[in-house]
Amino acid sequence: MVSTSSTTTFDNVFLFLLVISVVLLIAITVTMIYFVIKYNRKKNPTPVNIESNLLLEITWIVIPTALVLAMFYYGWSGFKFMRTVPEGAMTVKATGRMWSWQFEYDNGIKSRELKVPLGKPVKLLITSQDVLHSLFIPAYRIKEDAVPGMETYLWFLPDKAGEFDLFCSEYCGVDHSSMVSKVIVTGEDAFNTWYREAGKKAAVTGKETQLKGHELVEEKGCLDCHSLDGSIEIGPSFKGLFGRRVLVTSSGKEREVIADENYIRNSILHPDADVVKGFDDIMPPQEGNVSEEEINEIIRYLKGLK
Ligand SMILES: [Cu+2]
Repeated sequence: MVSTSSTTTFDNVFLFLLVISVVLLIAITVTMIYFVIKYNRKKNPTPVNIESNLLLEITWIVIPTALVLAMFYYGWSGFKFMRTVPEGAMTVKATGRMWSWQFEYDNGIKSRELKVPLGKPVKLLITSQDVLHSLFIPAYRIKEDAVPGMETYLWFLPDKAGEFDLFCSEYCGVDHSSMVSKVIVTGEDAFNTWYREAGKKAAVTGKETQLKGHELVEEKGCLDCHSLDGSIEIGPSFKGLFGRRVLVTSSGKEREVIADENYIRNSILHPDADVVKGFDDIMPPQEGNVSEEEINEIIRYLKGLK
């Protein structure tokens, strides 16, 4: 049972429960069929009172109790293993939002994919920007809820190199099914090179300049719902948006507005104020997620998308 790999640990618990369940299923079904035949009414027209059997009663108390306790023991040790993060684990912040994941590293890197080095334990600090999500990495058998306003965690040991699926496993709205990412496990050297290079870029962006238009709308997750090529997705396309007349519903009343600076600023901070006709009021308010400078940069960027 003692193992450093989450995969082996959880597979062992699963196998143990499965074997017990199958044995019980067969034992109960066989006994049931045997009783149906043996105590058939045609064969036994007169009912008789069956007296107690001490040995049998002790057996069916002792064996199931032992089984249930063994199941508890294995389940508990697996759970404890899952909740005990080894020392020296690399911490990565994971944020779920409608509808993408963002991973943030200690040196400021923000990535849409989870890149980790082979053989080094990783601790994920998980939260959500809007609704309930759940981070699920099937290859490592781990899953944890992402709850807005709260930090949850999980850890795993990337013990095989390669790319693995990362899903949201909590139904979180219309585009839930596209909330898919990857865990990319590479050798320590390759990881360190990426970490250093991408970190340098992140440090520069963080201090001297800010992210430029396209990078910004990508990082903030705008592009998860708004296209740049005019195609209709969850929300209106960004293409040709600036300066256009837009039909919106404001407090239940339909009206026409011009998509100017104020409209865009307001639509980012309070998306429910003017809901564009033909779309649902589902965008979460971005107050606190974008700074004033970032809003200005987004507006500047949208102006160019004619
Ligand atoms: Cu989700």
